[in-house]
Amino acid sequence: MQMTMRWFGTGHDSVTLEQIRQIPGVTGIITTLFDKLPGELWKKDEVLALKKTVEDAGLSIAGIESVNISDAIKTGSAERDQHIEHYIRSLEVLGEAGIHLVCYNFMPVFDWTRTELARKRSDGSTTLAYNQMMIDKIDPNDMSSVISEQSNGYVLAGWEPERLAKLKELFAMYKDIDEEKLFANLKYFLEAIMPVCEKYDINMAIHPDDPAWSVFGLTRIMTGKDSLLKLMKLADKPFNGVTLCTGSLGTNPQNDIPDIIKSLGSRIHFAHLRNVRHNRPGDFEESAHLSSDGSLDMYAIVKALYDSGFDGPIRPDHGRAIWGEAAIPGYGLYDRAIGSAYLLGLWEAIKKASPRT
Ligand SMILES: [Mn+2]
Repeated sequence: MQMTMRWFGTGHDSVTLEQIRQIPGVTGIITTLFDKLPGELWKKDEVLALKKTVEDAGLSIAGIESVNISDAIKTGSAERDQHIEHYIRSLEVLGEAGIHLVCYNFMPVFDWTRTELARKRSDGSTTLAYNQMMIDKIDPNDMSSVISEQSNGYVLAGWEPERLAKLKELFAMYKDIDEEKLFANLKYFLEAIMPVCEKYDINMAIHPDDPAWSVFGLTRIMTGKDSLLKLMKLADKPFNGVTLCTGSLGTNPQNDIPDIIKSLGSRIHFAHLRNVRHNRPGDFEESAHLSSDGSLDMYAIVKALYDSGFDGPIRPDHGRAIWGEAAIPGYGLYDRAIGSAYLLGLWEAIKKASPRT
C-alpha cells in the first residue's frame, strides 16, 4: 500500500509538492495534465516534464487521475474511434514513462455533483454537501454556475468550462443513451484499450459515479456492487479494475462497502478513502475521515482492503476546509493530511494485528 495525495499541477493547485512531501507517510502523487481536454492526445515531453517536477520534489507519480473519457466515447458518436486512438497513444506514452495506473470515470455530462461546496459544520469547518431537494429545483443549465460561483476562483476537475459551455449539445448527445447503451460503449472502449494496458502493465481503475444515482435524468451506471461486478465481466482482464471510492459508493447507504471490497478483490487498483455523513434521506455531507464523524465504518473498510490483499495507492480523497485555508474545495492541505495520518494509523494497527503471511 502506498499513501498518496492528489495534486493538480503547478499553477492549478494551492498546495505545493514541498508541503505534501512533509506529510508523514505520503510518498506518492496522483496527478494529471490538467489542461488536457477529453479526447486530446497526451504527448511524451509533457508527461516526462510532469514526472520530473514530481520527482524533483522527492515524490513519485503513483497514478494519473484522470485521463478523461470524451463524450464521443461515452455516447459512441462519430469521433469515438479517433478519440480512442488518442487514448491508446496516451496510454503508450504513460506506459513508456513508467506510469502504471490510470483512473477514469464514465459519467454522462456532469462529473461528481454537489449542491454546496462550503456548507458550514458545527465546528466551523466547511465541506462539500449534496441535497436532493436543492438538485430537484436547479435547472441543469445553471449547474455549471452553481459550481463555479462556489469554487474560490479555481477550475474544478470535471467541471471544465470549455466542455460545459456546450451543455445543450451535450444533453442532446445523451438523449438516447440508456444504461444498456452506456455499458455497451464502455465495453467497446475497454476492449479497444486492453491490449495496450497488457503491453505496458497499466491498471485501469474506473471511479464510481458520485453520487451513486442518476442526476438530472442522466443515466449513471457505476453505482454499486452489481454494476461494478458487471463491469469486471465487460473485459475480463486484471487491467480492467476499479477505484474504490468510499465517499462515492457511500452516498448510497444501501452500499455495503466492505462487502463490495470482498467481491472485487484483486480488481481494486486504487482507493479513495473518506467518510460521508448522512443527515437525512437525500442529504449528505463530506465529514472528517474518522469513523466517529461520519456514517461509514472506516476501520471495517480499511480492514476489508487489507484482508483482500490490496497493494495499490490510497489517497484520502477530499477533506474539509479548516484553519482558514483557502484552497480548491475538497482539496486543502490540512484536512487531507490529518485524514492520511488517520488512515495510515488504521493500516498499521490492522497490519500488526494480523501480518500477511
Ligand atoms: Mn473519489
